[in-house]
Amino acid sequence: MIRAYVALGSNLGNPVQTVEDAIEAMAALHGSLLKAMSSLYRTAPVGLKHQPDFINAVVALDTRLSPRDLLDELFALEAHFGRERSVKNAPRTLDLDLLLHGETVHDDPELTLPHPRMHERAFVLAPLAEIAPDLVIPGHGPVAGLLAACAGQRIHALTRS
Ligand code: PH2
Ligand code: MG
Ligand code: MG
Repeated sequence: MIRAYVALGSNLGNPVQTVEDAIEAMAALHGSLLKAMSSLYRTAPVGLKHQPDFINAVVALDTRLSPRDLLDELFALEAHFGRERSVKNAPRTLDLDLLLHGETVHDDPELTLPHPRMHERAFVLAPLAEIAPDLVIPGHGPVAGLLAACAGQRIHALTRS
């Protein structure tokens, strides 16, 4: 089994419910075990500013799926949750980004690992650091130091109900 990390994001519909349901769906992915889930975070949009705040979270999976097969499963889940692809960074019901697949470093038009922008986004690094505080991101370094460099990005953890 390989340890993989997946980021969840939603800012359309009922984002809290969607992210919670998507985590449950990931726990049922074949060839994979859900090992940890972060808190949910309310986060200011990065990139396109004039859109609703996001709900973000990160999960850890142990998986037998290859990066490509896991990515295909994530795309299928996005579609199941009603994702429509229009312009880049548009509001979305559910975005699932494969952040890391073991130590794999990979770059092709369909899949880049580690995820190419994860190291500069507090909405990824804060939930990731919560479940994997000692993680080192290949090519970028320890998650804690990267998160410290993102001070100023508005995010806060939701308290569990
Ligand atoms: N996803 C993006 C672009 N900007 N901003 C926040 N806060 N959260 C996201 O998940 C997010 C974003 C592209 O996928
Ligand atoms: Mg994304
Ligand atoms: Mg995506």
